[in-house]
Amino acid sequence: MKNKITLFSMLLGVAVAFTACKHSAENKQIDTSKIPVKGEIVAELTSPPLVPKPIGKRDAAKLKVSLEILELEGEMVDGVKYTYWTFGGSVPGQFIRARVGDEVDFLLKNHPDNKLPHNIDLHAVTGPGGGAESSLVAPGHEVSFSFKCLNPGLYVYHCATAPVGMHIANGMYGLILVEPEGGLAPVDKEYYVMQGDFYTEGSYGEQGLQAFDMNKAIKEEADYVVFNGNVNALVNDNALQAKVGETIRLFVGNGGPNLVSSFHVIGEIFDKVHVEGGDLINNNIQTTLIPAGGAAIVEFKVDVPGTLVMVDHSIFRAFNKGALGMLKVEGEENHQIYSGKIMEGIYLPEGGTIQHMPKMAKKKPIIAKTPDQSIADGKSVFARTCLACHQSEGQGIKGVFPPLAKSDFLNNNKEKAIDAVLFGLKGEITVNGEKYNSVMPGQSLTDQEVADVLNYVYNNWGNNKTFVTPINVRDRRAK
Ligand code: HEC
Ligand SMILES: [Cu+2]
Repeated sequence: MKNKITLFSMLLGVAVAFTACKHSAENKQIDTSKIPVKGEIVAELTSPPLVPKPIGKRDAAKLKVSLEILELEGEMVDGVKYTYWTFGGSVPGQFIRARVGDEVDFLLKNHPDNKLPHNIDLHAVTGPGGGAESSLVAPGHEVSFSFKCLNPGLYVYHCATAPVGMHIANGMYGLILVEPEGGLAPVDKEYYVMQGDFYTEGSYGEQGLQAFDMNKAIKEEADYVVFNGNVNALVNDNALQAKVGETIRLFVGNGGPNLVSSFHVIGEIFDKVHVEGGDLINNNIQTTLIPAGGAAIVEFKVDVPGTLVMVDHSIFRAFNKGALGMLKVEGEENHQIYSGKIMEGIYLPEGGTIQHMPKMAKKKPIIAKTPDQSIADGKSVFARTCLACHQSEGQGIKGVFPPLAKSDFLNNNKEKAIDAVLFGLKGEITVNGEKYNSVMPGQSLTDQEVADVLNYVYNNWGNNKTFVTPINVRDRRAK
């Protein structure tokens, strides 16, 4: 009898708990797709580290967003140039601020001076490709689509044009904030910070215009890991500013393409973290993880003056690859909270120098391969390094990537073909009567791999069976 009662009360308990759960979930669920819109607003867009004004208590509206894609040369670090692909002329792209229920009319413009087609995938969109499917746009064209913001949160947007990794690696990402009904709680200062990893032909600090390196990107061997597009974006004169006693909100994103950020502010504790940019709030956090293609909102009050240093706490990235920013706090000392002196730039001397490790002997002996062996080995090099752009049968993509199949350019000129793979190729070229004016990044391959991949290409798809040796490649490389 006693057993029966216990079992019965247990079952009852489970049933009560179950209905309670269901109830609270129902109470929370408002159908945001039904929120009516009133009027039309032109969205304020800002370049980092600034964010647009808070939405406050306004009603949901039709929000007009107009974003222009610009391919621009910029500076990665002193003396190092890089060609960035941007949403609105900055890396990260312009910040978009909306509220739940807004209907966003999105206009994407691709500047006529740009070389490549692009599109946009906004993680805030409920719909195919996050908008990517409706937004592919060639240089000198514009496209529009619209979406309703159903879920509040901080979301990443990025380009999703093939090769996707390359477009993201060149800086094509940014943040869109969808505020909840009634807006986020007011704070004194808000800033926009976004991490990204970059892959260049030269190693960190190597001077001059540095081309994107697809191979390093595939291997996830970043030369630069930075906040807001370059090493100096948030340091010294570019530091973020605040006053003692202010509450700070950082909208922090991670564009990737590859690396996860362990976001940390040296000398602060986050009072609040909107974990992964969603509703969940965690308190008293030292380091928050921001996935590639993800975001977080961190909030803290600054209590003492000094320079707070923002880092990716995968710490070699901070001191040797650029993932370091500053927030300068001015105001009265408070010796009760912190007795000593916070020294400005205490971590910088290390950051300024590049520390070299002894290089391992890298030269491999050249072993003569048979032509058949070279062609066979070239197949996998092609799949790994060329296929994403020139396509599986070397057919290319009309107007964007020239064909390697039956290519007169390739078949008439062995040296130019070798040079294209070694050093990249840009400017106008004509292949089988079609003009191309785009950029091929140089590939970091060994002499043998270059010979193999070209032998594979020359011995397939109707090409003229030209044969390339590693010695031919070495001679071109020496030029
Ligand atoms: C990121 C995209 C990309 C990758 C990867 C790439 N290419 Fe290219 N390639 C291009 C573009 C774009 C052009 C045209 C450049 C221009 O307009 O000046 C081109 C041009 C060429 C040309 C000369 C034009 C022709 O069609 O004959 C050759 C040869 C070539 N690539 C071979 C290769 C080989 C071999 C690989 C791999 C080792 C490779 N490419 C990897 C984008 C790429
Ligand atoms: Cu793009």
